[in-house]
Amino acid sequence: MISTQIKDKIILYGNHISQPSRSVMWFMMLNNIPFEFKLIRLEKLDHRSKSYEKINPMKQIPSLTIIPIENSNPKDSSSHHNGEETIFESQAILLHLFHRYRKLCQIPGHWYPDPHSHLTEHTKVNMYLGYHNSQLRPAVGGLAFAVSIGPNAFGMAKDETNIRQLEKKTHMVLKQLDTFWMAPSEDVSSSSAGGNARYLCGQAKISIADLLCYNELMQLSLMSNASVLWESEMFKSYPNVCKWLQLMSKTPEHDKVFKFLNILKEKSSNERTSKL
Ligand SMILES: N[C@@H](CCC(=O)N[C@@H](CS)C(=O)NCC(=O)O)C(=O)O
Repeated sequence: MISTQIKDKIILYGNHISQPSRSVMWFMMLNNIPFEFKLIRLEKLDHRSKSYEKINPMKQIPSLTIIPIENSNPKDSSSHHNGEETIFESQAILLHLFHRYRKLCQIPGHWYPDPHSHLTEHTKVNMYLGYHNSQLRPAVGGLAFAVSIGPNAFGMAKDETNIRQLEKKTHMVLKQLDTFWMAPSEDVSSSSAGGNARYLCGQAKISIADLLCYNELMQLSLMSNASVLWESEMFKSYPNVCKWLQLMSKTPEHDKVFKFLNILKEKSSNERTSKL
């Protein structure tokens, strides 16, 4: 149920093909934050237009604009109450939404553990966020782009040497996920979730780290003929990752968020078959 408490007008600029855009839209859907979606067509270079550059000078998606309508308090000088605010970088957007609407939308604390009461869990999620941007996304997102999105959506030539290197990096990352970020904790007392640590960073419940990671890995489904990612050849040596993928696939709104990616997967799989 969408929150009727929020009076702000929230606009998400993004695309269903973009992993960080999906993370932001999924978070808002799961937490009943109302938003308007503006499609930015990467293949038509909408993100490089003069009008979009004013929203995000980095010319990337996602971006979020928040326009306070009735809630503004002229006595409050903090920037987000004074007028329109535009944010880019998916992690910054997710954290802004969490902090800004936590009370109004009753967003549960597991999405981003509170540093004052759960400093260890909070730090682990932050560790993943750094790892995500520096290691996981360049490898996994890079591979899906080099093999599928680049050639299929942007007509780019395949660079086999680059693809081999990205495959190696992706397997390294999948191994790290399997043996560290998603490994069941041997010492259950080391995690506040104990034996219930089913999500990333030893959490019993989903956090923003899970959304970001899952969206990135799902990009690899574009390269696979398996109907679900955990049955694909690439994942067969990573049982903990497969277990987590299955768990994440049951998250509410999943099919809505991945509808377009599945259509694209179908299309690229038909193209692969027709070339055989
Ligand atoms: N670190 C950024 C990455 C944003 C990003 O790489 N967006 C891609 C789409 S997934 C994009 O806009 N690409 C177009 C370009 O860089 O020209 C975030 O997390 O928001």
